[in-house]
Amino acid sequence: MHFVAQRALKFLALLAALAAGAAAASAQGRLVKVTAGSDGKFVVAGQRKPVIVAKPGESLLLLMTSKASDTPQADGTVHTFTAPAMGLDVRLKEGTRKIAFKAPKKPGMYAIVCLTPCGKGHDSMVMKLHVK
Ligand SMILES: [Cu+2]
Repeated sequence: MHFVAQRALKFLALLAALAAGAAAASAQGRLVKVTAGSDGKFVVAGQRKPVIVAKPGESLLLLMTSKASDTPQADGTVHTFTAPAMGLDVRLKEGTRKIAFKAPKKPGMYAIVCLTPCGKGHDSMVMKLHVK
């Protein structure tokens, strides 16, 4: 019986170590999944509208998935992730990549747009970062 309890404790210690590892992995920032769709729409996982809500100065790690566009650029760019307030202008190619950044310290609404003509929907391909 004692032996079984020891094994259970070892197992719990292993789980705790795994949990600690998971926490360390997210030290780069809170993970937010975003899709740049073929229809010229940004979709933020878990949100009805394309809005990323963040705390002032919060570190974010976007898992950004980009779908094909009707008009890919010569270098394969299908969309951009352009956030002037944060000095970000990332060319997105088909597939998934990470984008790490810090939310501005000042609360407010910050625009994130797609600046490469990507076909239908491009003119309204906008997402917001809501810092509050
Ligand atoms: Cu676009």
